[in-house]
Amino acid sequence: MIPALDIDPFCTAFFDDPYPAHAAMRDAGPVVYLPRYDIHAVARYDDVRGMLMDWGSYTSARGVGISDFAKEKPWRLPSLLLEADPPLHDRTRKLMDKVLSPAAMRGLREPFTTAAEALIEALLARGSFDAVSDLAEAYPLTVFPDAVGMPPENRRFLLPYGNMVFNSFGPQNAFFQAAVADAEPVLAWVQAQSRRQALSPNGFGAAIHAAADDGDISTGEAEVLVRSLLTAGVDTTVNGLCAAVYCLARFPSAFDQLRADPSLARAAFEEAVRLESPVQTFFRTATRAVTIGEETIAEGSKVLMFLGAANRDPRRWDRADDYDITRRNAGHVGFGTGIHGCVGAVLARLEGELVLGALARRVATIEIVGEPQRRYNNTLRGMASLPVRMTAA
Ligand code: 4MI
Repeated sequence: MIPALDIDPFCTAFFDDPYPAHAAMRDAGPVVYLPRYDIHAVARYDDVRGMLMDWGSYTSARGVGISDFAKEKPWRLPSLLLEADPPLHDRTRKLMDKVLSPAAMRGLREPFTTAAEALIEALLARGSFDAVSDLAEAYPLTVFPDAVGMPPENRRFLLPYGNMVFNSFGPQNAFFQAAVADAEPVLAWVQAQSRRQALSPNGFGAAIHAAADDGDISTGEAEVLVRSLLTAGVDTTVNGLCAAVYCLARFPSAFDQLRADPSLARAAFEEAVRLESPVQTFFRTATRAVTIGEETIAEGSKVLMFLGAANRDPRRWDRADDYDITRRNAGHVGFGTGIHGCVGAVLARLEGELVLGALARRVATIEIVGEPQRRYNNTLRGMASLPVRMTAA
């Protein structure tokens, strides 16, 4: 018998404090059933990781949200990366690996460093500010669209677009409805930004379109791949940076450690991604009857993978709920793993390293000075507001 649990992972109460429900799901067994949505779920580290690795048994092509593309028409053209299986996926992924290569990242280090230092300097001058809008959103909203090669106008549209897409992986609840309420102009804008003529000749966007010239992909496919960048490149890093500031503010001894050794910046960001898991969940769909532990789920079952629960599974992590910037956190699944493991992680880690590096060198204290407000989203864990005060070193 697969244990059935009365848990709603897409409601305010859950988002406010998901951890008791995570523990209940992990403790109930390797796989659980959530009757409220007629879905299965895995929350233990080993089972989440196993599912991420087994793309043959657990397809992404039927959607990585609750909706089964085999039964319901997708609300947007499916992603050629996220919502695709091999062989299609491997062709597009190889291209994106090239566009987001370590060599490409090296070229961004200098401008991204300048932007991070300027931002932290300006925030120190203000003293008090909102770590969400003024830091976690401000930084990616400048450096990322620059790197893609987008024009300066309307970049803030990237936030409502991300909010829409990440809500769409969940049920069509009030969060989703609110996110898509004024979708039309945002969707049109994103579509327009994906076209070659909208993109400067030396960014990631142009690099994707150049692959179309080589005949590797069609122009239409290039536009959908640029859309992947615009979808996945902002909200995720916003919530990653927000998580890092939130951790450093709540664990002052970790911040002291970081200040004493700024070369820990990359590790400190990684640990925030493990602990807060900005991307909390994704679905897969079983391609056949599959056995998890002792239990078998039917072909066509939607299975929700709790990345955030896996990243705090005490079966895998010592002091799982502690923010420890010197722990060995390799193997966390905050960026996923396997063939769909985050292709932009190199960029996210660069942004995280540079912002946290600037904090380490220039800031003495980070203090939360107002009530943090959570931002509710069916997939992302993050905040709407985090009032902080920083003092200079
Ligand atoms: C993991 S976040 C994410 C990744 C890819 C896409 C969207 C969101 C996409 O559209 O390809």
